[in-house]
Amino acid sequence: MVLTGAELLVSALENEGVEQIFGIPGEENLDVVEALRKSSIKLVLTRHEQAAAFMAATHGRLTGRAGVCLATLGPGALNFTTGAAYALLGAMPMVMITGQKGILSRKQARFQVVDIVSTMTPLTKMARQIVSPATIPSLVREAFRVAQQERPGPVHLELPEDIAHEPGPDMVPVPPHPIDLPIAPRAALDRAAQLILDAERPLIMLGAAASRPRLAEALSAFVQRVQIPFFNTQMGKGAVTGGSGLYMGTAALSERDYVHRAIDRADLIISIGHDTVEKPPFFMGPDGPTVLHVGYLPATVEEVFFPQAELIGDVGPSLTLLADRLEHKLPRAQALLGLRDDILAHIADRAEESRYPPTPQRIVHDVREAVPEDGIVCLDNGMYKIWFARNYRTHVANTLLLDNALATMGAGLPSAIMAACLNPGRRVLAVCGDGGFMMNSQEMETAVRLKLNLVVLVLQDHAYGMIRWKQATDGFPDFGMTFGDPDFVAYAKAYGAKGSRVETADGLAPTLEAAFAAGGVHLIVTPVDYSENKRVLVDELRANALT
Ligand SMILES: Cc1ncc(C[n+]2csc(CCOP(=O)(O)OP(=O)(O)O)c2C)c(N)n1
Ligand SMILES: [Mg+2]
Repeated sequence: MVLTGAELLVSALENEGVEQIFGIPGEENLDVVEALRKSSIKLVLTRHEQAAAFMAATHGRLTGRAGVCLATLGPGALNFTTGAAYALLGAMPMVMITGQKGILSRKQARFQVVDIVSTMTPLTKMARQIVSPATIPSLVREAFRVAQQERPGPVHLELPEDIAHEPGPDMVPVPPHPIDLPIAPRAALDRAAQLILDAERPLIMLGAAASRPRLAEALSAFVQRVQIPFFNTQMGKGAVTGGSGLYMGTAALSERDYVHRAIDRADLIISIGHDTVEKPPFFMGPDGPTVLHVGYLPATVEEVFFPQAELIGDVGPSLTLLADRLEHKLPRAQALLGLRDDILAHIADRAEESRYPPTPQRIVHDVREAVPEDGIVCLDNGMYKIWFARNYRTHVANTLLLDNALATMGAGLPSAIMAACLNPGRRVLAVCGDGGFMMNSQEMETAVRLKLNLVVLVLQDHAYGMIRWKQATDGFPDFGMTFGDPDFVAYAKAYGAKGSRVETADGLAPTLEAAFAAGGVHLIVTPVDYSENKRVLVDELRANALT
């Protein structure tokens, strides 16, 4: 049977197990759309390509299998760039497919033609133009291999319309097969074990790569077996399951927070999967603790992060072998655990205060009450991210999705849509500022059309609050950061979603509960009292640093 380039592409995608593709086609993709129509793959339209890329990246983040997005040439493809950077910095496997004018003849001269492969090259692990149908099966397999292998990230394939239309040779896709990564060698395991056995006050740090979906079990087992207390970076949240009693906090700030009391006293930090794309969880310096980096790949060396020892290899099995060398042999494992209650008590301060508008601490508290342990909260970027990272307790891997890498606004709603698509039985909540929500709020239509169960919580301060806070903290006058908002309840209803406003201090918890219980797409808007930003994150922590 003769297949066109487009059909070869789609059968190669089916061969990779792709079930859905997100995006907005253009006329250059029409052969691909027709091939999709005849395939097992669902085409999920979005209302902006940026959202499609955020969704595909989140698919990769949550499953380890690359999410796929589709756009046309020029303007459509350019709208993928922020999503590409989000997946590149966030280490999320994704394959982006874009169209292009024909390359064998130029019937439309340069109309809409932008050099997208060059644009994508610094934003991806690999960017290629497909120049003949015969190359498609191997190129697609290679794209998925590159996207999914450590360190995961985005790949771009450009399919020109004439190559999509051209009949190709009779070819079958290249079958994928499981790959086992090398495990850390014995000598390295012995050395790492010795460092930990010798430590007086060890502490584990879980970084972004600790949240890889396939690692959750082995990582939790390691922590439980060695009984060393741990903290996490923002993107390492949730990597240890269960109430281990060893959680010391999240390093949402780089210094001076309560969790730094433990970090500053540690003599060894076993840093598992830290990726320096994240805002530093602490600053290494000449007098600080020794850092042992455990990772799939060697640590990148930075001014603020330069581990003195490394254990490199498939992290899960390597940790199992490391635990074999340590279990029951660490009398000082819990040297720092005594600091835990005090740290967590400070973090929980005022979490139940009845004040209107509610404080960020109260909002985090009420969200935690309404979302079960396996529920997924997806944050956009704004001031509340620091509060959620710091105060929201997680018990299951990948249940607080935030972006501490590109830290782009606009990804909260699309990432929650993806989480809801993948987990129809779990409660999913997007938390957005009134600024970030409006950057991709058009995807409310996508969520309604997909009949998702999804709650969107919009925190309203009529401002780009995080920048306003920084402006004030840096001593600048309050200027240029405020805006008007639409009536969010009416806005939600205009999409066919439900909408509610929180009007009282104790109103958020029951509103969340009712929204989840009712199902469907529901937007809840609440004002937020951001005076806490200065009171806690500046004044209190400054005073804390002096004591
Ligand atoms: C796409 C993008 N533009 C600008 C920024 C810089 N930025 C970070 S947070 C923020 C304000 C966010 O405002 P909002 O969503 O209302 O949240 P708030 O801080 O007010 O709670 C801005 C402008 C960014 N991170 N991403
Ligand atoms: Mg705001």
